[in-house]
Amino acid sequence: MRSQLLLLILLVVVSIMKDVVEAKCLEDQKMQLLQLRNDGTYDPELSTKLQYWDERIDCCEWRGVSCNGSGQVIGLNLTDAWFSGSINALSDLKFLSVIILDFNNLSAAPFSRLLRRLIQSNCLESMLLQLNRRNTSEDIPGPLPSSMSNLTQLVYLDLFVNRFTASLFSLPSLDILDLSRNKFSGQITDQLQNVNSPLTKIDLSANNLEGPLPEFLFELKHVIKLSLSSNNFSATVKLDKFTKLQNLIDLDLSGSGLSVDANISQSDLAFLPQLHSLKLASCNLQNNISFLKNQYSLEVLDLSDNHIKGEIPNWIWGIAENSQCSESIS
Ligand SMILES: *[C@@H]1O[C@H](CO)[C@@H](O)[C@H](O)[C@H]1NC(C)=O
Ligand SMILES: *[C@@H]1O[C@H](CO)[C@@H](O)[C@H](O)[C@H]1NC(C)=O
Ligand SMILES: *[C@@H]1O[C@H](CO)[C@@H](O)[C@H](O)[C@H]1NC(C)=O
Ligand SMILES: *[C@@H]1O[C@H](CO)[C@@H](O)[C@H](O)[C@H]1NC(C)=O
Ligand SMILES: *[C@@H]1O[C@H](CO)[C@@H](O)[C@H](O)[C@H]1NC(C)=O
Ligand SMILES: *[C@@H]1O[C@H](CO)[C@@H](O)[C@H](O)[C@H]1NC(C)=O
Ligand SMILES: *[C@@H]1O[C@H](CO)[C@@H](O)[C@H](O)[C@H]1NC(C)=O
Ligand SMILES: CC(=O)N[C@H]1CO[C@H](CO)[C@@H](O)[C@@H]1O
Repeated sequence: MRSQLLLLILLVVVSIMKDVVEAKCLEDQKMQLLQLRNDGTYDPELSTKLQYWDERIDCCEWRGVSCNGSGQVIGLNLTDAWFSGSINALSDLKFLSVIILDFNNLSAAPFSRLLRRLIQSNCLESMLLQLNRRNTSEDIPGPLPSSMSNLTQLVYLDLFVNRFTASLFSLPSLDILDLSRNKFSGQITDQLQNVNSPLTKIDLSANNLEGPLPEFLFELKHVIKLSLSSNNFSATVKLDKFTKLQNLIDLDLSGSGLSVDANISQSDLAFLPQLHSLKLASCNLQNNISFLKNQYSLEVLDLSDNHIKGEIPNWIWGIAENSQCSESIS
């Protein structure tokens, strides 16, 4: 009986202490978060986050907010916050390492200044800033500041801006670069040399990029997935270029504007990476697609809307047998 009572008292004390220890919200961080909320409006019917930011509760417990052990806000996820307004207050949250702001209606004036201040802290490890992607009423002021290249910790970047610097491809830690469905236009300048990037996934699809492919793209040796589909490139890419990307398994050039020259020498053929997914719809492919013979791992193949004439060679069905195929040939 006595020991049970003791245990109960102990439990109560422990749980009170736990509350004391866990109330870690720092006053200045809380003020910055509230400032951010005040700088805009949100739809309380739809928002799953901001209306629950209750000042009586530890701000580290607020939805979308995460802190480290000392109460510094290190992560902010405002997806589905239905927030409309400025995000300049973010720049005072100096220890943010993860920022997720997709599908809001954001403005920041000037946007590059905000980024510069975030960059100065160099805590950023991951940034998903798909500003205004859902409601593309206005453009976010571009271009990215050149100090972007100082973000040595950044591993994931998904941005909505209208101009970018090629230096994004040389961020020392960047693993994933997703700039799809943006409004990028113009050429990717070929100013990078000796690129030594750990990038594994590059998605530049659904933009309005023009011109030839920059040479440095073929120096990104760790790339596993490359999508350039739905763009306005204008050049012919020789298939043998891809022998340099030995880790590539997923290639999508459909509707990129690029013509693919599949005439490849026997020696290069042997060095093409083994792809799992290859989409070359509308790539102006001519008759000879015999390079596919050496692709033993294909699961997805799209060669629609090309100029492949004559009969479909029988060995194609051999590839199909080995895979759960979504093949589309015309
Ligand atoms: C929280 O982050 C700040 C800034 O990086 C750092 O000084 C502090 O030591 C961190 N606290 C913990 C418990 O990691
Ligand atoms: C961010 O929040 C959204 C919606 O609230 C959630 O679905 C998503 O998983 C969150 N992202 C991360 C990385 O926690
Ligand atoms: C987006 O925000 C701007 C001002 O910041 C406002 O004029 C516009 O109506 C907002 N759009 C939507 C769809 O909420
Ligand atoms: C990058 O950081 C270094 C050292 O902190 C600084 O000297 C340099 O000016 C920065 N570069 C840019 C483009 O901001
Ligand atoms: C695509 O690029 C060409 C120039 O190569 C240009 O004339 C054309 O307007 C562009 N198309 C679009 C939709 O921007
Ligand atoms: C393919 O390339 C070889 C050598 O590079 C060349 O001799 C041949 O004419 C080319 N074939 C076609 C159809 O372009
Ligand atoms: C098709 O290409 C392969 C290698 O790329 C080559 O060996 C073969 O001769 C070509 N066939 C024709 C008809 O051009
Ligand atoms: C294109 C698009 O996704 N538009 C959305 C913009 O936001 C309103 C709500 O504010 C949605 O109803 C629209 O579907």
